[in-house]
Amino acid sequence: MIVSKILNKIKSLKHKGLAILIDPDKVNEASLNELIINAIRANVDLFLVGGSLISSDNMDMVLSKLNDVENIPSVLFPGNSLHINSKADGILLLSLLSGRNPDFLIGQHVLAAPALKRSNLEILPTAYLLVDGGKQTTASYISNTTPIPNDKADIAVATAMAGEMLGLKLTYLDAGSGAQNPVSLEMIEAVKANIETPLIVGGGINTIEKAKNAYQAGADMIVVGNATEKDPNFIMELGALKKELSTQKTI
Ligand code: 1GP
Repeated sequence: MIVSKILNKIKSLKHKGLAILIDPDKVNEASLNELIINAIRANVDLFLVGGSLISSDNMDMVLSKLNDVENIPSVLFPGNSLHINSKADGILLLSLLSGRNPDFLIGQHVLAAPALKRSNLEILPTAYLLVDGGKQTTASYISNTTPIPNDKADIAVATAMAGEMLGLKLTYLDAGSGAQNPVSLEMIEAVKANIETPLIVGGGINTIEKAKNAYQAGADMIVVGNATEKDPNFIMELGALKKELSTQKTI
């Protein structure tokens, strides 16, 4: 229950969570080594591993390396049921509630359930909401779903509430990888005000200011991918921000 422990920590209101998204298609051993060193120094909480489309066969290499990292669990962020890998510690079992494609609401989960039951993966049932980040993302294209308009906070709130009422344990607002615009602060604030479960926010967070704004609007954990690939030092800056805001929360 290593992942749950961390999620309980972020629920305590004294801790802001930081997850780094690793796309197996975009790393090699050398870049991954550098990322891991920075992540340890920055006190990163989770590694998310995956994406909507995985074309390389790097997944095993990535998870094997992450297995050697103590204190930072690796959690699958799967695009479909083919992306299950028992080398990870846990899996975000994403139900794509913003869309109306039954395959991503329940179909892939049925296909995955027997393998998940046999595995030792910690299952984290997650209400997954794609939000329009200004351009079509791979997630929206591959899932064949329409994201929630970024100025329609009321839709996001009702969707997140429905997810929580269905018993999902986490809510993830995602503008998609490489989004031009991150999830609006109004939407983060409104969703946060209406749910009890931890709120994860990601997509297009590529500056410290955007990260700080997301945290201050109510994100319990932020997810950053692209920006750390472009500038590995960004992880250190995010780590410092997380520390600063977590400390402020205790006052
Ligand atoms: C995408 O939320 C993640 O699903 C991370 O997005 O790569 O834009 O940081 P970025």
